[in-house]
Amino acid sequence: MARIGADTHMGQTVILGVIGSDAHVVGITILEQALTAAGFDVENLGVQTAKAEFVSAAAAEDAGAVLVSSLYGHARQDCQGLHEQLAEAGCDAITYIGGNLAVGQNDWAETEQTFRTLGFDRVFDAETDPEAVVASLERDLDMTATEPERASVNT
Ligand code: B12
Repeated sequence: MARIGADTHMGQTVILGVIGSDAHVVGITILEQALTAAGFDVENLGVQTAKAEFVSAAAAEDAGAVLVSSLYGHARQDCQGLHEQLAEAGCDAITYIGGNLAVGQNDWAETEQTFRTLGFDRVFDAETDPEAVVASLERDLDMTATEPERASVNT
């Protein structure tokens, strides 16, 4: 039987995409590979993804997490209302945002607060190691089964 835990995250769909008119593709490609290798079921919406596309994909897949990437400096405007739309669609996914978010703000604490206020559960900077994203999702989605749980699933 498939094992729930470190080797597979079956049933947990992660929606990933670059929001707005942003066309920077390299970061989400690396994240998709890291998350897929870790066993997550990833739906990569690609670049230049509208808010409504994140919402409909998250609702359709009953996603565990929605990961928004933004590099080009318009993340704050692009994400306005995203969480309200997710809530209206009945989606309670964990939300992360990452990339180059600090336009006009050199203070990371201020940048992080800006996006937390918009509703994101976690905010990541452009130096983020993909493995740190995997580890964070495993914790937030409570996917690391305890040894007794693994034993009972395996037997
Ligand atoms: C390559 C590049 C381009 C290419 C993109 C090609 C492509 N299709 O991907 C081109 C030339 C097209 C381009 C265009 C533009 N670019 Co550009 N670009 C870059 C550059 C040099 C590298 C980006 C990259 O690929 N990095 C490598 C990947 C691996 O790293 P990453 O994207 O940062 O992703 C990692 C982390 O950020 C994080 N991460 C990213 N997303 C997420 C999401 C989540 C949820 C999490 C947890 C983590 C996470 O994890 C990733 C993996 O480690 C950066 C400068 C830089 N050094 O970052 C500028 C940069 C992003 N670009 C910039 C700008 C301004 C633009 C333009 C607006 C320029 C213009 N006036 O036309 C346009 C925008 C076009 C558009 N519509 O998007 C600015 C943004 C400034 C800002 N945010 O304030 C930067 C920072 C350059 C600069 N120093 O000014 N760009």
